Order: sequence, then structure tokens, then C-alpha cells
Amino acid sequence: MKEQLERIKAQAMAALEQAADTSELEALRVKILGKKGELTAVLKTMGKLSAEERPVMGQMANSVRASIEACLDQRRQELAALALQAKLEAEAVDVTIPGEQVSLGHRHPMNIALEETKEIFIGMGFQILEGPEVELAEYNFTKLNTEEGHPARDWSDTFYLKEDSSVLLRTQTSPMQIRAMEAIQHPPIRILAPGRVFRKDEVDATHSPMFHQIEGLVIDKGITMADLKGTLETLVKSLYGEDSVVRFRPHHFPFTEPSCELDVQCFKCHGAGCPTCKGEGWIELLGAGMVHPKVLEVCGIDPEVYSGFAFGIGLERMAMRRFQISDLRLIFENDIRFLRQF
Ligand code: 2U9
Repeated sequence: MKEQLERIKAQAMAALEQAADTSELEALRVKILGKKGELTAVLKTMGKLSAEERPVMGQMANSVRASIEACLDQRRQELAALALQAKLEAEAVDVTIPGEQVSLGHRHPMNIALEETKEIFIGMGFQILEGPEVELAEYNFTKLNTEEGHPARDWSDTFYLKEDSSVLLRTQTSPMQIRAMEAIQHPPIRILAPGRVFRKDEVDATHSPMFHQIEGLVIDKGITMADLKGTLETLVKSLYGEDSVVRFRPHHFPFTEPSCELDVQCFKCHGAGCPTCKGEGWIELLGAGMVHPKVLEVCGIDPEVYSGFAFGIGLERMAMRRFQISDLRLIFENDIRFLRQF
């Protein structure tokens, strides 16, 4: 029995040394010390020993069990330490590795152009106003001195939402300014109305049935064409540089009298004529004029006391010029390869 106990102890110690994890350790504990284990099996045969041998072997068996249990404990601690070590290594974070750049996206060229223009006008004391895209024909046309029969009111030019032509998708942001004038009543009024507008145009490199406008309106006592010219020259110089040269050409709009268009001298050829300005030397930028007395009157503002000027800018055209975009469709397609350039 002594040899049996020594063999169990030696084999147990060797096996415990080899155990790779806590579950193997537990399996070994059951195999050696469990109810049906090797040591238990030997102890069961103690009854066959003589009375002298029994206490000696009993003591030896206890000592073997104690040794194996001590070895098990020690091995358990070693394996736990190893497992912890492995976990720490696997989950280690190297704080010295440089961070990965997160791509953040950026503003659309239209938004850049819009924000720039808004800032310039806010700096001149204008308020920004937004209004409905679905409008009454009364506000989009009639109150803007565009009577029945005017070509702009034609079904082929305007998206009507009712058979009787009373409701439509606005063709300009001016109806918002009419609403503002009716609401404010007491000048001074300095407002900027940016937004989406709609016209029945076929899509091509310079046309779209939906585009954006920025319209401005100033009403006060003693406002003249000089205020119009000074304000719009300030806009052009802020956008395209202090050395920009502008010219005003006579034009016609139903809602302004007199009316004009503003051209900026081509920044590429300085007036000589080149492909950018299509040989003209000048690039058309916006329309403007002194608010028609009839328009003031229908809004309840006395044209004998007050006068004002208004202007309209096509935002796509402005963004195209600012970023040298050759085709309007690129602005709406949202192709990431195009947008990444700005
Ligand atoms: C009120 C009275 C008058 C707004 C104006 C223009 C001239 C103009 C075009 C520019 C390019 C439209 O986007 S575009 O196609 N607009 O030329 N717009 S004056 O006149 C107003 C506005 C509001 C109460």
C-alpha cells in the first residue's frame, strides 16, 4: 500500500503540473480525491491491513492527500494568475498608438455660398426670413404687380396645385417678403429671404425645375437707387474681392420700377472676353430695382412716405461661379466624389 500511495502522489503531482487550465485541474481532483477517486479506492482497502500497519498507512494517506491538496491549491493560483495575465494582454490598449482619423463630412457648396451671403447681409443689419414653398397665386403674383395674363403665370411656366390656378409652388421668394411687409407695416424693413423656388424648366447644365434664390428687401424713408447700388456693390466686393468691378444695366421686372441687372467684370479676363464670360467680358449676377409703388400700396405702406429697393440672386449660379462648377446637375446629384472637393 505504501508503494501505491507513493505512486498516486508522484503521478498526481506530475499530472497537476501538466494541467493547462482550471477545468483540467478540477477533473484531476475528482479523478484522484473524489468519491470514486484513486486515493479513495486505496483508503477503502485499509480494512485489510493489520492493526499496527493501519495507523501508519492512515497517516501516510492523510499526508499524501494534504500534499495533493496543497499542490492543487498552488496550481489553481498559478493558473488563475496566468489566465489574468493572458486576459490583460489580450485586452491591452496601447494609448501611444496614434488615433484613427474619423471622416466628419463637410458643408455642401450651396450651403457655403448661402452662409457667406447671409453673413454679409446680417453684417448690414438684415433679418433672415423663411416662408412656405406652397403659396397663394395672390402672394406669388398679384400682390407683386404681376397681373393675370403675364407670361410668368402661364401653366407652362409654373407648377399649379389647383385647377383654378390659386395655389402653386412659389416661383420666387418674394411672396415671403410681401407677408413680412404686411406683418411689420412700420419700416425700416431690412429682410433677406433665402429658399427653394420652382419653375417648369427642363433639366440641363444651367436649368432645373427647382432652384434656390436669395431675395433682399429694404424699405425706409428716403431710400434711393444709391442705396441699392451701394448695398449690392458691398455684396459683390465681399464675395469676389475689393477690386471687383460692377455695372448696372437697365432691365424690367413687374415688381420694381426702375429695374436693373448687375454684372460683374469677368475675374478671368478683366473685361477682354474669354470662355468663362462667353466672350462678353461681364458676368450677369443678379436682378434688382426700386420696389414698385403699387407693391408698397397693396402691403399697406404709403409710397408717398416710404420707398425701397429689392434684389434677387440665383444661389446655384452664385455657387457655380464661386467654386467654378460647370454643370448645375452636379450640385443636386450629391456624388461624394464631387462633394469631397469643397
Ligand atoms: C418685393 C418686391 C420686389 C425681387 C427681385 C429680382 C429683381 C431678380 C432673379 C434673379 C435670378 C430671379 O433667381 S432668379 O432667376 N430675380 O432679378 N428679384 S428684383 O424683387 C422684389 C421682391 C420683393 C416685395
